[in-house]
Amino acid sequence: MATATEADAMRRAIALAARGLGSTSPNPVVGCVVLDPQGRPLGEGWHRRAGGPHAEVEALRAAAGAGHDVRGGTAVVTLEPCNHTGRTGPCAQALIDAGIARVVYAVADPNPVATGGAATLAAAGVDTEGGLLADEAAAGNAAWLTSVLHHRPFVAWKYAATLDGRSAAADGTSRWITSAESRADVHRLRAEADAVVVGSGTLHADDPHLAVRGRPDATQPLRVVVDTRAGVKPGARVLDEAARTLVAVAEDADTRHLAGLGTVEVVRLPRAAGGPGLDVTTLLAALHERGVCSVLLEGGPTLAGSFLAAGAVDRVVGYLAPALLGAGPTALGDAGIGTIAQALRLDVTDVARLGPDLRITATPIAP
Ligand code: AOF
Ligand code: ZN
Repeated sequence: MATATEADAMRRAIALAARGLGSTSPNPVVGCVVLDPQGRPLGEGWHRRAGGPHAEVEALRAAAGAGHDVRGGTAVVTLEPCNHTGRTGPCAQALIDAGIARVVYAVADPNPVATGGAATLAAAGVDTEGGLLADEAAAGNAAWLTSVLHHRPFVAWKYAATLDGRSAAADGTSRWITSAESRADVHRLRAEADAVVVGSGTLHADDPHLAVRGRPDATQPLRVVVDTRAGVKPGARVLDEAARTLVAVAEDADTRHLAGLGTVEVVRLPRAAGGPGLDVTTLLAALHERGVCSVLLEGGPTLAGSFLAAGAVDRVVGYLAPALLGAGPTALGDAGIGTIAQALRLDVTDVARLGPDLRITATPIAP
């Protein structure tokens, strides 16, 4: 049984892991805390970027750097230590070599290449325990786990609306419904995502840039435009060189005007059966093929409706401004729901205040 001190250390490790969001993809976020036999912290670390040292090695190095002897200590880590030599050596062996006596981890590693670390540790006589705060740690690693287990990206749908659910006024004006604090938070979500997706309606109404601003260290997400008829103009801001852009079009779309734009790739997809636009599942498969583990779906209402109808939304993040419009487009279009019994029910996982606004984060309840 894990101790209360180990549970506290795991909470700390989960918080450390989250610092890697946005820079470790396609690898997981991982945090690690090394404790002495009395439960005092000796060193901590997290995985900072794909290809860099794993969290366990960072924590061992931090402990050594502070002059601590970790022999007989406990490593508390959010993911089962790896067992493979990939871009770095196996962490299970590094922990054994360091003389760690006990390893407590949260989530078993489902990656077939890396799995087996717990067995290696146990075989070397290290007391090994898995499953501590597994749900919390898995939630923090949702993008990577979805990609490894389901071979598709994790999708978060973000919208901004008034308290009565309108995302623009009746005349189409929408700047700025939410506060500067909320808009800065959206840039954090963009920076944490591998791809940002919008539909052609948003593209033509807003001419969005979709790049991350105000975060100099951020990795720019892939900008994805779902543009069935390839109506995007060559001068659109989303096609500039600030980041790469993928334009998803129908198989018969004319894309000659997009040729020769160096940072733009065109992908041809089948149309959705019985709905507007392109097939969402095929779009997500195309993104998975390009190494995208997490998608921030930014609108508009038609595309969000298609994603929800396809069962392809894993998290909803709503920014609600304390304002009323009474008319104008709603945040969500038709999602194929005709009667109250079909309503998509959500579990609220977080409520936060951002300036004057509310941010509500929720997860669909499996039917
Ligand atoms: C990480 N960071 O802190 C831990 C990982 O690409 P590689 O060779 O670095 O190996 C990545 C795999 O290693 C990853 O998919 C996961 O299964 C395991 N553990 N990976 O990137 C870490 N602990
Ligand atoms: Zn490792």
